[in-house]
Amino acid sequence: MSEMKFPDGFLWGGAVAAHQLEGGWQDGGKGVSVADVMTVGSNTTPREITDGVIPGKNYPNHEAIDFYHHYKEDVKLFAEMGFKCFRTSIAWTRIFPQGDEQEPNEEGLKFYDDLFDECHKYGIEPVITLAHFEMPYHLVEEYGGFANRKVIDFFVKFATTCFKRYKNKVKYWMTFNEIDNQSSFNNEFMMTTNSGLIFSKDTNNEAAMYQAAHYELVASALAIKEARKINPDFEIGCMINYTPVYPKTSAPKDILLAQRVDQRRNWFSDVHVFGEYPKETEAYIERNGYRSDITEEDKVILSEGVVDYVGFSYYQSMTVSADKIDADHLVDPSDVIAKNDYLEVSDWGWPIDPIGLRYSLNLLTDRYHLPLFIVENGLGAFDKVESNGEIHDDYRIDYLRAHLEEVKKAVVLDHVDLMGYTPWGCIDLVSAGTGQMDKRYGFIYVDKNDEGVGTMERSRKDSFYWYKKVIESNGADL
Ligand code: BGP
Repeated sequence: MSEMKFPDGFLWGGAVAAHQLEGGWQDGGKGVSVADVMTVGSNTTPREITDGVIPGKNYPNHEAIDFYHHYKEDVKLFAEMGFKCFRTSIAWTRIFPQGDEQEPNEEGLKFYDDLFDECHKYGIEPVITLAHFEMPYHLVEEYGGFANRKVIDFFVKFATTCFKRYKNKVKYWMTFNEIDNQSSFNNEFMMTTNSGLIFSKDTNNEAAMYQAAHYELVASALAIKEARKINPDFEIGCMINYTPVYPKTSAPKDILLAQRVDQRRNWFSDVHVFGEYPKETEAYIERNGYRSDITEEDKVILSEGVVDYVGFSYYQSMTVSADKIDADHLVDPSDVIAKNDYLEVSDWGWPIDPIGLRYSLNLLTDRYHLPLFIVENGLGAFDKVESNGEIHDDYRIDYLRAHLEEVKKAVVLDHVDLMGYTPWGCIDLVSAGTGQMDKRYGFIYVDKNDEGVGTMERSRKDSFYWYKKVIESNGADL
């Protein structure tokens, strides 16, 4: 394998999201986002979504790693590793602080101009997600988030403002980060960050999700249609959290259940790519009366605003068993998860499955016939700083190497059309799921702990030098 390389022009880089690293939550006219009202949780305690900001609570996104003030230093470190691209998001609340203003906030727009210029200085191509888990909190309070059709227009305005402003600085875009996470419709954190839904006791979460997701998909398609007019050279993708679903055994009822779980979780990208709902999803929604508002015009918009590529994150696979619930009685996919006896798990219980990534690359290629982009992959782990300041994160190198070996096979042997690879959290940042700092993914260590204490100093881990070598050799030397 070592003689095999990735194609020329392969986009090696790293990925982050604005709310997880920028900090500066009230700087430059920024408004409050849903991420700014979330407290720290843990593996077992979900993050709390507060009603506004409560003094004295720990809100890790407020300061994060203060990339807002450190971005020059950080981009320089990315350049030192040889990044060809850098995936981040634009904080919606820097551009439209409340979400429903007529005019954008110039200071917010200027920040991203400066950031993109800084990237280009080193030949680093920005790869931009528009909505990565952080809509303006005002849109949640005032309109109910994407439960309200009006929010489509606010998103499209935000997207169009960005397309116009950065049309000569950004070529690669994605509309909504991990839009499919909403299939975990009983997880309030997922629902609030994705579509701005806050549940009450009487809400049917699943029904609310199908309606809100429909509005988001329409918003995405409308934004794409506008983008094509602004710059026909843009490449615009969707972004899903792809988790392949395995049956626990070869019993046909397990196989059928695995397929059904996949249908419940992975239909979002079908709409993005094909411009229409898949049959089984349509049937399920109709049978349950879960989506009352879909117009003929919506259907036309969906069919016209399809994506150019499929961006996805890959962290783990999922194994399911029909022992208690079979395919015809499935409601919440998380009720049928079973242990996979062949896989180790991370410190946070996520199954580690490099071969699952090759499988996913082939499966998505067969399903969509579009270029793919791995825009997240990585291991959240505790790191130890040695007394001499070094950080020996061989576990992270092992994880990434094993995954890249499989990616290389998919590209070189299976001819998967892969645009690039941007491992998640290339610099340590706030974990989305837990709000913790100590769940680290980075090649670059940031001195800050879960309590918010630290110097913020950046240092290179062993994985920094490893990844630099990977990029230098275009993947020949893993
Ligand atoms: C994805 C998100 C990221 C990110 C990552 C790791 O779901 O797109 O924002 O944080 O997962 O998850 P976590 O931070 O919970 O470890």
